[in-house]
Amino acid sequence: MDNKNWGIIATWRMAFDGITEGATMLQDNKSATDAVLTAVTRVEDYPYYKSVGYGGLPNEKGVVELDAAFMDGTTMALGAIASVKDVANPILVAEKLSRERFNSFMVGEGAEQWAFEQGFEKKEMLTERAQQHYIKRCRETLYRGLSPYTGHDTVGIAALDLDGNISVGTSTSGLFMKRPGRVGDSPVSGSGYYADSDIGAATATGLGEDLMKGCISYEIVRRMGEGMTPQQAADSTVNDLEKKLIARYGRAGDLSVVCINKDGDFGAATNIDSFSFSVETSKHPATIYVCERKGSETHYSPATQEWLDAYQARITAPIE
Ligand code: SD4
Repeated sequence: MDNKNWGIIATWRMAFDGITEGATMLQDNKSATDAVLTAVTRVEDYPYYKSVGYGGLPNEKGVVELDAAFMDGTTMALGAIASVKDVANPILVAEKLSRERFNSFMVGEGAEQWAFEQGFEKKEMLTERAQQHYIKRCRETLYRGLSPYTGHDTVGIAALDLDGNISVGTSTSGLFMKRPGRVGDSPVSGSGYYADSDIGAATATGLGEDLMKGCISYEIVRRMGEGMTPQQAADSTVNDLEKKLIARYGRAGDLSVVCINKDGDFGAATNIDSFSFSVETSKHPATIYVCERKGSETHYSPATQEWLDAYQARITAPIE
């Protein structure tokens, strides 16, 4: 395959530094897989991003349990781990699993044991700051009999390289205050992510329990394959799933997605007000976008300096 375009797109502002590094790699003719792994690893390693990797928020018992997945859209190989503790970079383990013929989706102790046997780094992933967030959330919700489940920030990153390969990866500590053993969409094929180099890739963030009901990432890729632009596929899939959820439950959880096609065109859609995403392609400069939903369409504009400053202040603010 020969392709003159490249691109990389990610859920949330937090992935921006990683995707610009990934973009440099793609321009240098590095693979989509390497770009995705580098970009996701950057987010996992940064302690102030509190729902991915090191510094990720714990479950209701105060333990950090991580989920991650990787898919190569050219071979359709995929690997995933779920509910693992003390693994420094879950995305790297998921990628290695994608190269296994059998046992490519592993959970819990078995996954941890395998990862450490393979030489992946072991690390205590609970930071003092994440623990403070946990204590605060217990005080504000659990101890008062309220639901603790709000907020989400999973990183999902998809990339297209100059050879036309598309890869996608996800990494998350999942729903804050989840029950031990709970797993969301992020490591589940077709829900948290999907890639097919003949078409494109998509990845999701939000309430896993609802995202999984629509196999949302697969559905976006399928719609792009039927001729929709990435933006049409993203918007229509989020809208259709939200409608179905509302018809059945009277409400829908947070549903946010990004996608890219094999030409390097991208799309993003959300049903919340605070979704941001990061993108750079051969046709589009590195940008952090903030989304706004207008009717059934997601509109986005570059993050202002004020927005960026407020973001940085928020993620580093003392926890009271
Ligand atoms: C999950 N989709 O585990 C993830 C949550 C998320 O930041 O996006 N968290 O349900």
